[in-house]
Amino acid sequence: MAYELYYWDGIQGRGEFVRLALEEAGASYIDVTREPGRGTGEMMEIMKSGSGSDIPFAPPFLKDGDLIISHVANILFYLGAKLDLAPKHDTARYVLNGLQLTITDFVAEVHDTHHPIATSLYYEDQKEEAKARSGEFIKERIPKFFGYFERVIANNPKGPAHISGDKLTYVDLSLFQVLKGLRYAFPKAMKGSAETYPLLQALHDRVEQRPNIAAYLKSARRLAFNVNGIFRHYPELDKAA
Ligand SMILES: N[C@@H](CCC(=O)N[C@@H](CS)C(=O)NCC(=O)O)C(=O)O
Repeated sequence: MAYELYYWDGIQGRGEFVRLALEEAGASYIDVTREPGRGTGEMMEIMKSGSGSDIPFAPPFLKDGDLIISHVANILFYLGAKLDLAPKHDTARYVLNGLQLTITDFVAEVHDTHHPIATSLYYEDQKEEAKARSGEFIKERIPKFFGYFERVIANNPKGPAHISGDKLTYVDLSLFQVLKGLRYAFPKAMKGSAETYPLLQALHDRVEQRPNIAAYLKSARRLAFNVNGIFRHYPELDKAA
């Protein structure tokens, strides 16, 4: 049975981290809100009137038969084992999950660059705060997170081709997406990042060239970045690091 991915239509958003794993593995899946005859109403219905403790607070969530799994890192923890995008050993799987949860934190901070005060307010209503937040994000947080991931890749005892172990994992795919997203959102701030983080850049390039990922990126299923997603380009928030 095909996996069912539930996420807001029209954006890559957090759903994209899950899509990349499904696409890399060539898994059969339905992107429910984009599916003719289905749509966002079905997603809202599950969030409103689910009957168990598996009611998701927010998308993305994944349905596999009767099982509903929410949160990107949790979904990838589940799919990693099924799609062979994670090591088999528990210890290594928990380490990988820790890395993915660090990406979750990073992505939340990316979101806060354009919505530092409230998710429920328009960007235009928090623009001044967004400028201040983005300035700090560019100065302090991008170097701290990317410096960390660069260090972890360098420390991988199996070599720097992947962030963990000797095979591609879902964390490699997510790092690719974060780099792409930040380059769209903050082109000036990210200038020179390929040289500053060479291992991360090489990992990004390898992911981009994987046949299933390359085919996906060219397909209509890969939506362009836009100013409704997590990674948003507002020129006034972007400045050289
Ligand atoms: N920790 C969750 C965050 C989920 C989340 O914030 N989803 C957003 C869309 S990207 C949402 O719809 N949030 C609604 C809300 O927070 O009220 C994850 O990593 O999946």
